[in-house]
Amino acid sequence: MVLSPAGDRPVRGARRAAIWKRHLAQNNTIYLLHGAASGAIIRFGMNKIPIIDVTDLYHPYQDCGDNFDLVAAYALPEVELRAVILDVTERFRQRSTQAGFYSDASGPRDPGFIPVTQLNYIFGRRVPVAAGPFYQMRSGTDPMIDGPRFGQAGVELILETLRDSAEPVDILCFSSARAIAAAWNRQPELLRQKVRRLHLSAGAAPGGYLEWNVALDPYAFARLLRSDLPIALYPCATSEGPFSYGQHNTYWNLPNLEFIRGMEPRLRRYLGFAFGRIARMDFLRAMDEDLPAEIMEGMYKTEHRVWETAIWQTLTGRRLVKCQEGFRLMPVPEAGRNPGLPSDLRPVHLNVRDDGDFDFTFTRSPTSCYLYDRGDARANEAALREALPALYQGFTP
Ligand SMILES: [Ca+2]
Repeated sequence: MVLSPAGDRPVRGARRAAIWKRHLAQNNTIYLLHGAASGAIIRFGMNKIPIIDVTDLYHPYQDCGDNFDLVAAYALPEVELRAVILDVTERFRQRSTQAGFYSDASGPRDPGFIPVTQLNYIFGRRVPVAAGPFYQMRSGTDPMIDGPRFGQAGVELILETLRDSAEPVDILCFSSARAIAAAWNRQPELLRQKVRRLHLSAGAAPGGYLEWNVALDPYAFARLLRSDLPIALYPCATSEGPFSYGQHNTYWNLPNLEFIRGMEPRLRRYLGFAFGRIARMDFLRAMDEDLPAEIMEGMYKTEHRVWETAIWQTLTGRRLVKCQEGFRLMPVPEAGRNPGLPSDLRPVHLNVRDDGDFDFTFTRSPTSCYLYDRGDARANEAALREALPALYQGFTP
């Protein structure tokens, strides 16, 4: 059982094609094939999916996956990026930090205004960006109205973006959910009206492991899971931890980043700047001239851990299909009858504990919550090792 492109109700196999057909007709969409080698698609006259991207993106990076992932928010043709909210945790801004099992001596750092500005420069956009609160919520119902002014902007930008949008917006969260929970605590009716779906990349399924994004602010995660907002949950971990392979978590791994060599030059430099922890004042000019070869070569050899792909695939309705060149993430009309791998949202009821841990049971009764399901995790990983590089090589600003 999966969700329709409109994301409003579950559908089964054969009906899916009919619903897509209607969706495309209603949205006056014309698909044109572009660049057969990359499988990239350009869509004209389409209604793009408006999104807010919430990410704990820093510069220099803490997890370079966030720097890597934000490219998709700008480049995917199905998506219209309306705002970027930078999730910030004060202790990670320091020169070094020791947080439980986690030790980090690669600071200091600041919220990722530089990478977002670089992407606005590369794509010729002016996507607004603001940082959320730097400190944890004090309770589940905390509206966070009395913290430092700078960190208010992220909550306010969520509310403004929703208020200004004529249509409902998808919120994608790849970090703590603090700014979203604060927005919910301030104006729940606005979120009920204007959030089409909240996609949370966080948690563990099965539970029993305190996952990173939950641990950043457990009150925020539990608060939203207990809300009546439409939620799609993409657990990062299983009970075994964040690098394990389960049916309902999203982790997969790229053995190296050699494919970045074949990406559009400015996007390649953006990634080199991030992975190389470059500290240059002319961070926009740096997008227009090649970085030193040793920095780029170091990046190409890097192993890369990924948790974010499932959200983009589900949001855009792309299918992971095997075609002549290998596996590709393809829009449904182009995917045709090619054999595909599962990547679905299944309706669940959740039992959420205060620490953000949860149990789930699949249900046929009405629910506002869906859980990611990728079937065989190793087959999913093997396919994404072909499909994601091809997708990124097809991105053109
Ligand atoms: Ca993240």
